[in-house]
Amino acid sequence: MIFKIQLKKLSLCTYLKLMIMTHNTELANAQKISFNDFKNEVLEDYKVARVSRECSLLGRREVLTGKAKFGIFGDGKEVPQLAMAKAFKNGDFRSGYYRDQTFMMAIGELTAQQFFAGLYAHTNIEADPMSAGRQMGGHFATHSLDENGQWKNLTAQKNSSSDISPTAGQMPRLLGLAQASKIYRHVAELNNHERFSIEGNEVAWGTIGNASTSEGLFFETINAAGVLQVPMVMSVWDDEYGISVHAKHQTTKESISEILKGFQRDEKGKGYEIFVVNGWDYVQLIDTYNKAANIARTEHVPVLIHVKELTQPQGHSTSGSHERYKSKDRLAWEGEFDCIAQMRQWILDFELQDENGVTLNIVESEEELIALEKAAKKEVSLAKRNAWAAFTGEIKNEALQAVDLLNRLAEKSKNGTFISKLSNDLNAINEPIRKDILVAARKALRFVKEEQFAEKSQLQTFIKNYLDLAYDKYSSNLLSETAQTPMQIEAVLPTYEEEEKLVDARIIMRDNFEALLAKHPEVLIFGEDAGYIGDVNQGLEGLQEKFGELRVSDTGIREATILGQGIGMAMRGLRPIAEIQYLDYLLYALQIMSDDLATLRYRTYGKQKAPLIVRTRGHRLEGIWHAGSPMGGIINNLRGMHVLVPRNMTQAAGFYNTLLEGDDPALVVECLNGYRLKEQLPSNLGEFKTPIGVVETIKEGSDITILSYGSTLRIVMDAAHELAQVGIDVEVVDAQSLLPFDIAHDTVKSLQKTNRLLVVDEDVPGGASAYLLQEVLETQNGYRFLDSKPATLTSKAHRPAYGTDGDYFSKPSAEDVFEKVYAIMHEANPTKFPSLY
Ligand SMILES: Cc1ncc(C[n+]2csc(CCOP(=O)(O)OP(=O)(O)O)c2C)c(N)n1
Ligand SMILES: [Mg+2]
Repeated sequence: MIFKIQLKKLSLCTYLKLMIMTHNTELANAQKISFNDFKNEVLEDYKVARVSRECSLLGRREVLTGKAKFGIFGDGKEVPQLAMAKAFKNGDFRSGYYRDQTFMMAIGELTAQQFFAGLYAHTNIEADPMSAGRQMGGHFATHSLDENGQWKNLTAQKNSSSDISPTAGQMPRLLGLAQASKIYRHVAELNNHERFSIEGNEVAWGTIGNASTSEGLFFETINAAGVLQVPMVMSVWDDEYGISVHAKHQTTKESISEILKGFQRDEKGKGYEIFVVNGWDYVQLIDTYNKAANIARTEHVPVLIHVKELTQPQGHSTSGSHERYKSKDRLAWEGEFDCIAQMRQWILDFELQDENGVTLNIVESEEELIALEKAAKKEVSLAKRNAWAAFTGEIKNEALQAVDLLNRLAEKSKNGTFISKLSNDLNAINEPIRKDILVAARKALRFVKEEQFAEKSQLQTFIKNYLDLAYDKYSSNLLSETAQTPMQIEAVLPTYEEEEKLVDARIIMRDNFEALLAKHPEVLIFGEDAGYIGDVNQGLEGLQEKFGELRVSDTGIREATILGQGIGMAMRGLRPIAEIQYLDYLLYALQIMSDDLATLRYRTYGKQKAPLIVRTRGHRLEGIWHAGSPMGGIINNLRGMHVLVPRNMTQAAGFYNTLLEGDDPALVVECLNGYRLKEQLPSNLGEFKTPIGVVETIKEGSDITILSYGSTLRIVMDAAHELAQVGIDVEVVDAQSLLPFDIAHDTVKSLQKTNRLLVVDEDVPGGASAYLLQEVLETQNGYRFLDSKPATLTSKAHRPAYGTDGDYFSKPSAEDVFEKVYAIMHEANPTKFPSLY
């Protein structure tokens, strides 16, 4: 009713304003569009909203009847997403969460059938373009890469970065997606990168639920975007709840826009533009979103839109029912203020008079809307059936093949009855899954283990092929499988001038970064103290002056969003190097590296990538928070990245040179105590390459192999020289690359010679040393060559105590290494090496 009163008063001018709003800037001359166009656009919007709603309703049914595992849908959030989609342009990026199906449909990147394919986890990327069935439904994405893993033209399409489940996990990356526009607009060398940006005119659009704004990542990102002044439009879909927990437990004053008021830009300083709008108000939403887009796009000012009064018609997800925690009044209000219901009423109430006094309506009667609603329902029902048929059809065919094979096997085998039972059971499953097929096939193989005939080898081949197929479907694309994989990049040795030039090793880093910045205009380096002073160890000294404040920059103290800057910018074609000042503080960023960066390629089936390089430095300082080396935790969390631990700055610089030619994300841990040690300055800066996944023997020996990495190698080398004095000849192997480790299996070759193995690091017991042991003994079959018990020497289980003595009694020392090796040799030859103790 409210609408009618307001809208009756509408002048033609307001109607035109409406048209401008719906058509955005290119139709500024609004008279060019007829009322008919306007009407059709509104009805098209309504149809998208209805289709989306039907998907949510049917989606829930599919879960409750057991056809899908879990459902989390966008019902109740449809109308604001229509408005966001109108303001969203080619080249723009979304970074959002699981409620955004309507937006994805409105920008033309999600059909109803694809929605259901995702719900069923259809492993075909054509069927489920969001993730090829790898992600739970409701996690959206577009394709930035083509079938060869090469960049598509991102400015010719609408882009959505791939969603992750941890609430607010979309925030750090959003910052980088927005910052990329700023870089492209202002870094002159990047003006020929039209595939990624057209003069930095792209907006990054964030969405988040009201409750998830309680997360630290939300506030960290909001602050950083305000500081950086980047084109980011952040929408908060506010339905007053986070699952069952009301806003009063989530947000001070129960209002995110209230508490963020201090961020509002004003005459005193730069900041945000903040809008508050009701989520059921189609007209105001369109107006707000257009204003927001213009501010962000033209001025590069971040905008926050607090979209209030949203609902959850079916509750949070398929796991529960909201009747349990919402009052009757609230539920009644949600019914009335359901955004689609409100939009519907607005359509029915809409009335305008043109200049001749003729009344204009969007629909002649309610019947028109009812017909449209029926059509939407039918369309979704058909889409669902098609998605299910495509999903089950593929597997049914595979099951039929297996049944046929098992039947033929049963005929030949003396255990035919048992095999027939497996076959019949499989055949009886109406809608088999792949697991059913493989369970039957693998069990059948056991029944013919003592028999030999063609059908048995056919079954073996079937199982093998099926597992190969499963690899592609469920395990491929953890790392790059393209021509640019850094694992294929060969070593290029450093070259040296004839006259030896020994320098502080940080000079090698600095000069090599200078060469890289000059060679690759896409390279940017940023972090705490990385800009003006050129990092705490001066590995970037003078480079900000040479390459400008955008390419070599200081950031706030906010590790997670430093990472996010890197992820987002790497997703838009830049080659960021994000610096985390010290390894000990990487833990603040580890969650986002693990959840977002390391999974990106995998969770999009190779359709998105972020070849970000994370630079940090660690090991062997002193104190609980300054000497950690939690490598085991890091490598366990970062599968999907390369983790490199160079022993000196030349090796480290070589890793950066390699990584920038490749298309994978990586973490490089430099040795904190190595910057002032002397190394020879190479002459081919920016060109020499340290290969990834290749160990290096840095001392040859015949009695025992010590495998180690990073700063610990210096202790190992000291011990090795002392051991030589008592007649023990140690071979020292530098792992250098923990992920991946020793692709060519060179370490085992060392064991073949020495027959003994000690792994040394300064992680906790059972940390990265256990990983290395497993690699050498199990993956490389090193156990076969051992004459002594394999051993590890690590730090104590606690964090290292402060001071030199704290270090000595917490971490492995040269004496520890000496004695550990000596003890192993004593056991092997007590006469030659009498016990020390
Ligand atoms: C880090 C993290 N903690 C908890 C969860 C479980 N969880 C999923 S959604 C949700 C509530 C989110 O509420 P809100 O942000 O308001 O979004 P809404 O679902 O209401 O749209 C929670 C707690 C999660 N996914 N991630
Ligand atoms: Mg909520």
